[in-house]
Amino acid sequence: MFLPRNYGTWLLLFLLISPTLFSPSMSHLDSRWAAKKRHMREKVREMFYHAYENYMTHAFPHDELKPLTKSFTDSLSELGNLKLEHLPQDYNGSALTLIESLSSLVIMGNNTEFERAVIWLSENLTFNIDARINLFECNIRVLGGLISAHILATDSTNRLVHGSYKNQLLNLAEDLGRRFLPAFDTPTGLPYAWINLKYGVMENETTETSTSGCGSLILEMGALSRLTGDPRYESAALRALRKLWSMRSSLNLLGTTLDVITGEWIEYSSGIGAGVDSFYEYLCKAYILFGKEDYWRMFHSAYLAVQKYFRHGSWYHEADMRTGKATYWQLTSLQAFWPGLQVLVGDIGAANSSHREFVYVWEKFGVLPERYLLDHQMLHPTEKYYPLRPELAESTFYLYQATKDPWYIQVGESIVNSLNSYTKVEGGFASVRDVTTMQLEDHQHSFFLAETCKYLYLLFDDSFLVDRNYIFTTEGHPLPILSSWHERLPETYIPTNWTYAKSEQPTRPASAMSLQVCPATALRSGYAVQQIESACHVPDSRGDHRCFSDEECGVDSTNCRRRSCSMAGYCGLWI
Ligand code: DMJ
Repeated sequence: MFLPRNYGTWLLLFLLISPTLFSPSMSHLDSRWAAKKRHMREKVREMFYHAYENYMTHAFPHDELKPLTKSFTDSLSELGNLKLEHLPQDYNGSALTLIESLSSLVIMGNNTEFERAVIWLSENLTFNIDARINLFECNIRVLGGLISAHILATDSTNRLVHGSYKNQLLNLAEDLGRRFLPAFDTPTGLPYAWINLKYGVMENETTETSTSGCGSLILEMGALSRLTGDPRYESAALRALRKLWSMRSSLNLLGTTLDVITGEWIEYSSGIGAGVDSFYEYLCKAYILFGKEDYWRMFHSAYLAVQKYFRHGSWYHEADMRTGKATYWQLTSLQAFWPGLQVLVGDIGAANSSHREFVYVWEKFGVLPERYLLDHQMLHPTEKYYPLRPELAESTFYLYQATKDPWYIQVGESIVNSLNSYTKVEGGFASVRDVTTMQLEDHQHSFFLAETCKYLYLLFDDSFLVDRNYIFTTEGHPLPILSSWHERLPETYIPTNWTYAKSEQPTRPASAMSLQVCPATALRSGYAVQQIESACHVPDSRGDHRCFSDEECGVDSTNCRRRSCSMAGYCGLWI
């Protein structure tokens, strides 16, 4: 056997083989991650079915499950603390959780159950009921759930037994959309927050609504118009959105609550959380879905104002729309969607650092408390609850899509583990009433199935998205980006997980924000010659981060520093 005698040769040999000695081979590493993701995906699938089957057994066809008492609540009519007095005695609910589960069933590949649910809804669901519902909630959960399921039922994958589906979900959606229209009949075009499904706006109805209540209807109502050919839904939602935008301050900030009759602000302080969150989300997503330049213009100004007046380091506080002065220094659980939105616009660096703060708070408590006082580093005394919200899982999914950084898989794993250890009960998953004691509350919100489980599942297995391009509504219902609905796209789908567009010609890395385009819509000819990049993230040339030279390493999304190739042949932030 040949054994080198001098140290020089030993050293040379050592350097040659060290990458393989000290680091598992590419295929070994890859298969370890793949196995971990498969394992986590199955854990999420189990969670989903535990929640779904308990709902079907103990609550269906009522709206939501009470997992501790294994009973039900007709929450669609209670959302926003509505008393049940408007519901008829024999009201059986609107099967809200079933509607909310439809797209998740498809994403998890359960076409049989999807079909069963579609048939049941087609035969039983009715909106001709004397029930006062919240327009925003009913729009994102019911209208969005039905429209998305209709599209999934009729797309080219033919999920339903041939001939069994005759647009029943679309007909139901149209019926519901028609019942929404009287809400917009105000001097300002801003819709009432509440409407009776049978009788329209009630006498003495409150005229107060929120920014998200009248500014986050455009995806569902726009899609309904495109599908039915009836322009009234999209026009009503767009008119409301434009009116709302016209009420912005000179700093491009909006308040949180307003009066739909006078068009005056009631609450001038706002942030990116409760009452406002999905307004920003829908401006950006409406641009992605419909390609109207107007949406981008509004979103861009609004986004810059948020970053300027609400952001403090990686945190976001609230500010007065008139002065831009900070009002409340609070982190709210709903704000955790923001990093996900930042990924969509390509601001990955900012998304990453803000996401880390939410992860920090999640780890501190085991789940995300509803409100956390940043100025006192303590919980808000009355908002210590965690109602199984999806926002952190959602952002984690988006960040993993953009970066493929395995750290996000670990974050997802920790979310799954917490949900299983603190909130899983025999009858489903229960909300947390107090994050300091982990005392539970008897409510499994429908968004746990529509969003929380869905985003976790997609984090570990995004095969549903491969070669397709969907935008998710604020309730997690997928809508496809279709050239026929879009003002700018050529006649093709755009692959989903592109954060930049590649071209044969030499490319110039640029921030998607600076170019004012969403990375997902960067296919437009003018931009295709450039490399449309996120704020700073540039992936390493190889998925397993192996390299021979610095040129094969990208830019780190955490701090925007260039990565380099180590002696052992890995890209990283080596000093
Ligand atoms: C969901 O109903 C939607 O995501 C909505 O936009 C606000 N948040 C809840 C879940 O937390």
